[in-house]
Amino acid sequence: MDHADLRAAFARRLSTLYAEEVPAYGTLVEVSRAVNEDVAAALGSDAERLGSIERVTEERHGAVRVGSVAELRQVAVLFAGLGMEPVGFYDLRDAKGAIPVISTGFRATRPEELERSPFRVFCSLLEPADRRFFDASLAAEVEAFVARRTLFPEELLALAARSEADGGLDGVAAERFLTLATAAFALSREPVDRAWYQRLEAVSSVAADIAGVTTTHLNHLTPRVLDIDELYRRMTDRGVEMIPSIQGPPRWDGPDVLLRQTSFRALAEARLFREEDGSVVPGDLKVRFGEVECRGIALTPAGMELYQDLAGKGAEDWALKVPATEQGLREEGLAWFRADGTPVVYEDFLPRSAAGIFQSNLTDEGTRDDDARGVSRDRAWMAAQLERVVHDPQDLYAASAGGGGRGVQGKA
Ligand code: OOG
Ligand code: NI
Repeated sequence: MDHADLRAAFARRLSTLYAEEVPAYGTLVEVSRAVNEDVAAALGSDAERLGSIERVTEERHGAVRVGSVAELRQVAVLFAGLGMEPVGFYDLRDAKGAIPVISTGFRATRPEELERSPFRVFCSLLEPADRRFFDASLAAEVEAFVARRTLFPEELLALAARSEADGGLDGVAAERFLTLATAAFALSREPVDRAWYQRLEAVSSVAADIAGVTTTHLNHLTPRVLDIDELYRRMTDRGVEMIPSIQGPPRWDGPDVLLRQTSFRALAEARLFREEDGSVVPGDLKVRFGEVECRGIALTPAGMELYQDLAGKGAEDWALKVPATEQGLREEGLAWFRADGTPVVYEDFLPRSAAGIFQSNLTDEGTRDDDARGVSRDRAWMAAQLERVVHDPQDLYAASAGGGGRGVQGKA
C-alpha cells in the first residue's frame, strides 16, 4: 500500500472506531451522506466543482491534542508514514477563554494525493510554558506528567518511519501499522486521577483533556457536506442540539469559499476515576464532540485579507465586498484557480473558527492572567522543533494552481 492507500484506510478505520465510541457521529455521517446525495441530484456535475462525490463522501478531518514537543514530533512521524505533512500554524492562545495551545494541520500536499485521500488532522500542542495560563510549579508538574507517559508504542513509530522512508508498507506490516495507529487514538479505559484532572480543569478544560490523562484520543472526526445549512436543519430536526451558529463565512448567493463549520456539543462519556483514597469509581467527562464542515475555494493572500476584514460580518457586508461569481473572484485575484479555470479547494483550517470550536465546547471558563508573560511561537519555531518543513498553505495553493511553492525548513 502506498501512502494514499494507507491514509485512506486509516481514515476509514478511525471513522469506524469513532462511530462505535460516539454514536451521534454515526448519525452525522448518515445525514451528511443524505445531504450530499440530494445536492448531487439537484445540481448534477456542478456539485462536483469542488471535488468528486467519491472524495467528498470519504472526506474527514480529525482533531488530536498532545502535551509536549516530544509527543508532537512522534505525531509528525506517525502522519509522515501516511504521507501527511505539517501545514500552517495556528495560535489559539490569544482567543477568548483559556485555550493554551498552538496547532498545525497534517495533510497531503500534492493535488493528486489530495484527490486520492484528503484526510487531514488538526493537531494542537499544549503550552505549559505560557505563564498566562500556568504558574511555574504547575507547568513543571504538567511537563513531568507528560514526560512519564507513552502515547505511541515504539513498534508503531518504527513502522511509521519505515513507511515514510519506503513510500508505504505492505502485507502484515501495513496491517500492523494501521491497527496500532488506530488504537493510539481510541478512548482509554484507564482510570483518570480525579484530583489532578480537576486541578488542570480549573486552568483550562483543554489542558485537562490533554495532560490530565495518560493517553491521547481523537477529539472529533469531521465529515464534509455540500450544504451545511441544510445539514444544520436536518440535525436539529432529529433532536441533536447544535452550537448556535455556523463558523466561517456567512451563507450567501456567491460561490462557497474557505470553510464553514458547525458542531454539536460535547457528549458525556463514561470514564473511570481514581479518587484520592485509591478507589476507582465510574463517572463521565464531556470532552469529545461532533463537527461537520463545508469546503469552498481557497483564497489568495489578498482574499484572506478581505476575509479578515469581513470576519464576524453578515451576508450583506459580504455581498458588498466579495465578487459573487468565480469569474469575479478570479479577475480580482482573490481566489486560487488552475489555468483551466478549475477552482482550488481550501484544504486547511481557519484560526477564528478553530478557536470558536474549542470555545463552544469548554466545560469550564478556566482562568488566565493576561499580565503574565506569554511565550512567542510561530511557524518557524514549530518547524525548528519538528526538524521538518511546516508548509505555508499559500505556497501549496500557488503550486496547486500551477505556480511555484516554498516552505519553511526547520534547522536540523
Ligand atoms: C481542534 C479545534 C479546531 C477545526 O476544525 O477548526 C478544529 C480541537 O478541538 O482539538 O478542529
Ligand atoms: Ni475540527
